[in-house]
Amino acid sequence: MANAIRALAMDAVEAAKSGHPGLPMGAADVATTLFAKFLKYDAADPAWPDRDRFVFSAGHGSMLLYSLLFLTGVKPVTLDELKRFRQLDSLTPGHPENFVTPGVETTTGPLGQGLATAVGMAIAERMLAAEFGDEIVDHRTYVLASDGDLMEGISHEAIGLAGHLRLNKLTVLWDDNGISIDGPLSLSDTTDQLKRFEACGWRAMRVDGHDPAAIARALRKAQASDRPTLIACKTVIGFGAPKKAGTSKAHGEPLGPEELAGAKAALGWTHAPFEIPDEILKAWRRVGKRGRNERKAWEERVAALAPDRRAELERRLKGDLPTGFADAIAGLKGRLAAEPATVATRKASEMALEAITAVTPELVLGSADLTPSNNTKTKGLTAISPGQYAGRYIHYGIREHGMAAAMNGIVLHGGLRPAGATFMVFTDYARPSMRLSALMGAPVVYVMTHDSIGLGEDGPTHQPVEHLAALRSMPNMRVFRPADAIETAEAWQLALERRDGPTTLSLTRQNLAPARRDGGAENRSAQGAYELSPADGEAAATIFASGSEVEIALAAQAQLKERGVPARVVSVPSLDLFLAQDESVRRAVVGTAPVRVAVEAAVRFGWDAVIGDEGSFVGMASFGASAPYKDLYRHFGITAEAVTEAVLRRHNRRG
Ligand SMILES: Cc1ncc(C[n+]2csc(CCOP(=O)(O)OP(=O)(O)O)c2C)c(N)n1
Repeated sequence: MANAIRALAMDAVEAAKSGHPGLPMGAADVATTLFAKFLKYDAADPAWPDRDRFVFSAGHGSMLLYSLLFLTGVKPVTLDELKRFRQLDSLTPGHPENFVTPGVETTTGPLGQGLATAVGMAIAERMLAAEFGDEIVDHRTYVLASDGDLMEGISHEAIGLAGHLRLNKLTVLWDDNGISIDGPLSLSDTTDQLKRFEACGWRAMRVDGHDPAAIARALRKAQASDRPTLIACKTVIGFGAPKKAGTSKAHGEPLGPEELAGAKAALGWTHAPFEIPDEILKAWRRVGKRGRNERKAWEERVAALAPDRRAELERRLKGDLPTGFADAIAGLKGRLAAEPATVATRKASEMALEAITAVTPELVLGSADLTPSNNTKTKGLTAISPGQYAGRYIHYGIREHGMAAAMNGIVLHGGLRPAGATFMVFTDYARPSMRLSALMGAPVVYVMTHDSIGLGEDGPTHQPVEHLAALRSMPNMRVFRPADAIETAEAWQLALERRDGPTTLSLTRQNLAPARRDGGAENRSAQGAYELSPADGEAAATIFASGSEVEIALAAQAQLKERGVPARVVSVPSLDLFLAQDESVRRAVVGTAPVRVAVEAAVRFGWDAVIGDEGSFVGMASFGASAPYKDLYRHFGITAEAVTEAVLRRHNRRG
């Protein structure tokens, strides 16, 4: 059965003229043992909620996963799809993409991500079991990881978090083949991985990865472990290939006809390319059905739940928001309109969360050790802790990257909506996982506070200037930079209503005056930008601003009015969302005033799409500095006077 994986991997890589045969050939025995004896899995419904998760972290070896899906009988993954490995619109892209191929749990390829995402899945499993009971939620999470997965820095954040939380239903099978692209691992690494994992609170053991009985024994120990488990499976990369086995030559290129023939001969595989003998296919199909009864039994248990519990479970698994959600936001906005608050938007976010968490039990908040600064832990939220998973808050520790990946895992698991926080500048530390959220269409919420020079004294290391532009440029990432408490409530509403991708909330440390006094049900941020304050008469200028600079734009508008120049102010809580609107919407909001000025305490990049080359930008062109924030705004010339002057300069030139 393992040789069927090897043969398919060799054939598909050969047909595609590219790909990675070595890992599937080496890890085939490990995967076969797991699937044939342990994994709770039903190929007829590879997404049933209480299945065991199999996270294939070493995405480059994707043919291992595709072979398993085909062999076990995941319907759309046919032999023809394997023959179209790496071709346009196939179900078998170069690296596994969960939004393309049924049965793929998460998108992998950037090494380390799968492992760290799996930690989130294991967290979600425990939290949901605490909420719905072991009868309904009781599954394990398995990861197949390569040397590269374990060398990446993110692995340390992930195993630290998993070990601390004692996620004993998480098992990592390490394809310990000692080979990476440059050659033997000894070129670059001498880490004792078993000791490292043990030091992080894991159980760790070593087996011969070509001995199914030994692998099975280790997996049984893992099942009984009170800690997460690492199983180092000593394997030979490219197992069976006469010359290339055990060398980096087997890693990432077709074997070539001669070596391929030699490998098949050595393995005793006498069948034509892509041919799987009936007997072996039947055996695999039986493996694909192993979990069927367990799935059926689970469905019966769900059907027997009290109607309200069942409805809640189904709502949560579908990802629908509760019916009270929109009302909670409307109520909050009404209160904010009646009693306008001068608060930082991070505080406004906390106020929004007080209202939201009361109606959304699925919302799981957290922070990478900046809880008091990020304002994410609202009253009444308890944190999960080792062995105790009833709670809705996660102390991720100083692990931004691990937090972001874990949140991907939590949301992919289903049943929970994660939102995690750090300082905006440290989106850099989380970015590869944020990119995967966007690529996968995973609706994670990133709560990023301290979003400009407005954070003041901590200085340029902590002051984002290019981060808004960087995040806005990421496809399918939505970025909100609300201007006050009402816009913050609207941003949270849009973030949680979003089902098809992540949202970053960019929030201030410093207090902001209320920009809005209207508390209606309409979400005025929903098109990304809107006219906040019309001109008194025909507008000579439009001032665009986001977040903390809306206040400055409004002050400039008043100054201009005194000088007889009518200007309108457009608030732009989400530049990227605005730019995605139809042209007619954009034109209406941008308007026809001849002068356009934008103000934002960040770099200009991206704003030309609104203000054009003729427009003027008041913002940052360098890193910030350490000083009280009001001094910094003056020092960097981000003031109402500067905006007024920019408008007048252009206005007078035209006049
Ligand atoms: C973050 C990241 N960096 C680099 C790569 C490119 N890359 C793909 S596989 C690999 C290393 C391969 O070694 P290993 O993980 O041991 O896999 P094996 O050789 O056993 O297939 C690298 C550097 C990547 N996919 N992700």
